[in-house]
Amino acid sequence: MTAPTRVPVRTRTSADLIRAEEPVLAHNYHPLPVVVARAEGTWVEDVEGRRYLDMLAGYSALNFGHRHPALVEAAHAQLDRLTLTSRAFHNDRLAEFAERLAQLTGQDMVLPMNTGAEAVESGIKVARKWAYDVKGVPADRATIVVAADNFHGRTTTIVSFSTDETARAGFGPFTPGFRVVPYNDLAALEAAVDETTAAVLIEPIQGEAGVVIPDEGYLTGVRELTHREGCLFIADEIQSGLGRTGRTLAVEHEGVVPDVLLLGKALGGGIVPVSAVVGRRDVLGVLRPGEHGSTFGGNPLAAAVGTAVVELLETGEFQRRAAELGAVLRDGLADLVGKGVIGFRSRGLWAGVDIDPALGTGREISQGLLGEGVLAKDTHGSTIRLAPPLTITEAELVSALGALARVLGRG
Ligand code: IF1
Repeated sequence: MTAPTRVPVRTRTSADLIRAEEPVLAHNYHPLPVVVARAEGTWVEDVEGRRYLDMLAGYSALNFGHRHPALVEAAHAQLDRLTLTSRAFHNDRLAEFAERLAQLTGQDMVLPMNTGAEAVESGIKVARKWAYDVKGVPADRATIVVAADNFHGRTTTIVSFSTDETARAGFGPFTPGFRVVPYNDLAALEAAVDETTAAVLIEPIQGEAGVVIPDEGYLTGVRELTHREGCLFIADEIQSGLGRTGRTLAVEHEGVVPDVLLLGKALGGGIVPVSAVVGRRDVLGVLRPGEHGSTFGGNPLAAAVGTAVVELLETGEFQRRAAELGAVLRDGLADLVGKGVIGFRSRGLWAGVDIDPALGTGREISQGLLGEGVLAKDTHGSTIRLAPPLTITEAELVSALGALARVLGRG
């Protein structure tokens, strides 16, 4: 077996690096052919120095742009003090992070984790334990109602209730205890909730499904139904939260307060993985020492960066920018309807754009945008998602829309 020829790392071109990945990196992605080497704010630069406007922002993990100065400063300061203790001991950063995050979200308690999927898994465990200890559901009988076309992560339990065959096939056997109903359908939800139901778990806006925004009143209906039926409303705001839609939380657009919030992505500022389950004291209070945990959950570096993220959100500046520039995004996309765009959904600086399939697939359009110096990504079929950093300027946003118009015009 001959070793692959190694080009010295410092002189590797983008093509060298893409080639070098092939034999050694699992093929669970099909990235666009761009190799990013540095980034700042809304701009990234590839190995050869070509610059791109980032209209994906790490799927909403980079809401504050690449390497926001306040976040990098918080990370550097903490790196020079303390990075990890495990939760066997306290650290001097975690209390403030939990206090500030609970206050920002109007909730009582915080369970710090790392990835979004871990927050979802932890939310499922807490809801089940609440069902047994508080609601009185018989042992091992708790059910959780979820929506079709959901995306909550990639673990075995989470894909157990996915309706996306690509995400499920080949990963069974699956975790029982989940019921799937159509999204945005309160009657179907009511029919699925019964005395065994621990929780309803939904995204306030379905991200991977293509930025699917439910009818006005749906979230209010979920809130009223879960109150009436005595089960928990768990809102997965891992992608929709933390300023993306023009509010701190997407549920605020209907004035709804869930019992449990799942947060992640931008909570780590695009620097370290930080996620959290945030909820009512009588819900998160069901956990006792030794019943749940994580090596890195709540580590001092994550807490320091997370606190700096919360401080940015406490100003309201990013929520205002997303709301104001969201109008520019919406109007710009509306101008493209009939010119290659067949429809779109947008809230704040987040849009799912349905392209005329005759002009190409979402991937082909994303490739075209790459050629125009814009990074974007398809979700399914001919839908692309636009989710720039909330630091984007109006001029940058207008130029990205111009690039899309050019790509569509060439279709
Ligand atoms: C990838 C998209 C996919 C999420 C919601 C939980 C998680 C996610 C609402 C899990 C993660 C990421 C995963 C990432 C691409 C992106 C994504 F929806 F944003 F577009 F995959 F569908 N809840 N979404 O959106 O969080 O464990 O990833 O931290 O490449 O898989 P995670």
